[in-house]
Amino acid sequence: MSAFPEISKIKFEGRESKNNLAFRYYDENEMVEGKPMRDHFRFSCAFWHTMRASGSDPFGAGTMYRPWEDGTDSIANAQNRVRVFFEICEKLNLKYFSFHDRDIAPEGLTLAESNNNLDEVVKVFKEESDRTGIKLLWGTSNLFGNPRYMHGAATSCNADSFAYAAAQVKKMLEVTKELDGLGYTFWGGREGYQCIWNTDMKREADHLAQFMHMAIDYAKEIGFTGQFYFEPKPKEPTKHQYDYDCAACINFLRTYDLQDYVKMNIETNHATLAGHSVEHEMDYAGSQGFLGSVDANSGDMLLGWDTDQFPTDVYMTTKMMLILLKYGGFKTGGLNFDAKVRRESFEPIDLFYAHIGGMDAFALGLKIAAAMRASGEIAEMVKDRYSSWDSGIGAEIEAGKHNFKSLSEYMLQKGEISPCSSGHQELFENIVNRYMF
Ligand code: XLS
Ligand code: NI
Ligand code: NI
Repeated sequence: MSAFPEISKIKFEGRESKNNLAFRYYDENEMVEGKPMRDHFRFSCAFWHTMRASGSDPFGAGTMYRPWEDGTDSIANAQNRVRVFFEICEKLNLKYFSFHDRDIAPEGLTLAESNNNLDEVVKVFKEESDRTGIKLLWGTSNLFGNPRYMHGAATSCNADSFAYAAAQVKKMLEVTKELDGLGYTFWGGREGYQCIWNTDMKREADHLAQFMHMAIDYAKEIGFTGQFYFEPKPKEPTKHQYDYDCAACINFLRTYDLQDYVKMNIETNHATLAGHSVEHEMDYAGSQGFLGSVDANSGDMLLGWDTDQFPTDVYMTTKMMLILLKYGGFKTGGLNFDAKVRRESFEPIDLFYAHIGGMDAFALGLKIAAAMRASGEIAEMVKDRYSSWDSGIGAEIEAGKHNFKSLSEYMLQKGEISPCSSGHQELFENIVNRYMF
C-alpha cells in the first residue's frame, strides 16, 4: 500500500519548470566531466531523520504528522515504516540510505531481544533493497541514546558500557554486511567529556582506538570489506568531543595506526560548529588522503547548534563540488542527507520538498563547479599566485636541494625578497559570481 498515492516519481523538468515536485537541475543522466550526475553525488537518505525525527525540541513535544505510523513500538510498525521509507527513496530517486541500529528496530529488554528485533526489520530492508536496487551507503550504531551510555560508549569510565557498545557494533557490522552495505560510520555520540576534574583523557582516547581496532578486526573476520568512516563533531552532546574536526580525527587515526582503515565522513553543520566551513574540512581531509563521505546538511549561523537543515545554499554546494572534483569524487562514499525538516514543516510532503531542494542545490553546484574547471580561469590564477615555486629557488626547495644554511646564504646574497602579486581576493570573488549568475 502506498503512503503517497498522490505523488509520482519526481522527474527532471528543467530550470523553467514551476512544478514544486520536480527537479529543475538534477538530471541523473546528464553527463558532467564524463560521469552521469547520479554517480557524482550518490545521494543517500538518512533513516533517522526522514522516518524517526518527531519534531520534538527541548521546549516541546513532537509535531510530525506521519499517517503511516500506528503509534506503537511494534515490529510490524517498524517493518511498515521501512516500506514507506523505500517508497520515499524511490520516488525521490535516492539510490542510497543510511541508518542506526536503534532507528530501524525497537530496543528490546535484553541485548538478545534487541538483536532479534533488528533481524526482523533487516529482513524487510533486504527485501526492499533487492526489489529497488537502493543500497546501504553506511550503517552505524546508536551508542548514545540509552542511559547506559551516559558517560560515553568506547570512552566510558564504565567498562561494561564499552562491552555493550562492542556487542552492538558487532551486530551492526553483521547487518551491514548482510545488506551488502558499502561502509560503516563511527560517530562519537558521547565520546568526549564534560569536566576535566573527573576525566582521564589519555585512557579514554586509548580505549576509543582499541574499540575501532576491534571493529576492524571483526570486519576482517566476517569478510566485511566496506569502508570505515569517522565523523567529526566538535560539541553536542559533550562539551569536548574527541572527534572535534578533521585535523583532530586524522591525528587520532594516525597516532593509533588506524589510518589505513578509516576515512572521514564530513558533516557540514559539524564543520561550522567547529568554527570551520565544510569546504575547509573537505579540502583538509582530501589533501591528507582521508576524504571518504559527506553528511550533507547545513546549520543556522545565528543559532549555533546542530540544526541539521537541508542544504540549499548554492555557493556552498559549488565549493563542495569543486573540492570533490579536485580529489576525484566519491569512491565508496556519497552525499548523505543527514538533515531533517523543521519542526513546523510537519506535513509528509515537506520530506519531498526538502530532498528535492537539496538535490537541486548540489546539481546546480556541480554544474557551476564544472564550468569553473572547464575554463580553468580560477585554477590558473591560483597557479599564478604560487608561481615563485615553479622555477628558481622555489623549485629547488621543493626538489629538496636546500637547507637552512643554503637558504641563509641565498638570502644574505639577495638582500630582500622579490615582490609577489596581490592576493586579489575581491577579484576572485567577482569572478566566482560571474559563474554563479
Ligand atoms: C549527529 C551525527 C549522526 C551521525 C551518525 O550529529 O551527525 O547523525 O551522522 O551517527
Ligand atoms: Ni552526521
Ligand atoms: Ni549532525
